[in-house]
Amino acid sequence: MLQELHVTRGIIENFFRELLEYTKIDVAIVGAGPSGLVAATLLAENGKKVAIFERKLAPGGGIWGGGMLFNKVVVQKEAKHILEKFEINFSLYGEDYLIADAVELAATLISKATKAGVKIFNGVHVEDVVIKNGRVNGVVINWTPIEMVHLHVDPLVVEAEYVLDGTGHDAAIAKLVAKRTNCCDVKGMGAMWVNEAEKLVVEKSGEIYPGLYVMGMSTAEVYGLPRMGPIFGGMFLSGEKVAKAILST
Ligand code: 48F
Repeated sequence: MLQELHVTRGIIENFFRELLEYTKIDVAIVGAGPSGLVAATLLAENGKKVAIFERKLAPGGGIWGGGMLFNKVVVQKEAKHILEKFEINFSLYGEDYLIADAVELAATLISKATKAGVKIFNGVHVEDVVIKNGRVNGVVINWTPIEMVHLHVDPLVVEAEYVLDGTGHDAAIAKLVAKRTNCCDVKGMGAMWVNEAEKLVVEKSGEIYPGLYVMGMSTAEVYGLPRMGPIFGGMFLSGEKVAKAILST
């Protein structure tokens, strides 16, 4: 017979076992947008213990709405290998562009990440980082609703060898570290220029302070790069670049 007590205990026992297991990890990724999901999957597939902390309930970041809520996503041909690797359907649009369904893209990236062993903690806000001996060493986390209603509740810490800022336009982790160190000056993104933006966002993604990497739109925010609008190849390729950089250390 089904029992309420078993349902409750099943959730609590299993959640807390996993949370404990993830208090010390190789890579903490903040933000489950396209750059975060791609980086996480590649790192987990190569043996890293990876968690993504996502402040919203649904992972996927800015993918779901395509452009102006028209839920199609444009990807340049340079990132075709990512769509193929993640088994995302696409059609060709002219010679240079691929078109994918935004909902399929978000759902598939999330599914591939979790199946590769990435643990996604949703509803969790990263409010700070640990910095020890000149290196970022972990993330300081709390439940998003606690932050939203400004409850005076202290956060907890997850220790991580590497922290990746995939927080998009917020560049939340880069801003925190910039405030406390002289690592960088977060300039804020510039006006739209898709070709330059997509090239530079990949070029500049990488380590900005020992242990802290930026990727995706947070790279554009840090370096004052132009915005690119609803084209996603640069997001995938910057996540891929950061994953490769960590795997080669
Ligand atoms: O913005 P987002 O999708 O990041 P991205 O990988 O991709 C950007 C594109 O979606 C799009 C674009 C395409 O060219 O320009 O905008 O750079 O996802 C960022 C995620 O980070 C979460 C936020 O809820 C979103 O899902 N996030 C932001 N701040 C925090 C956070 C935080 N402090 N703690 C946890 N999650």
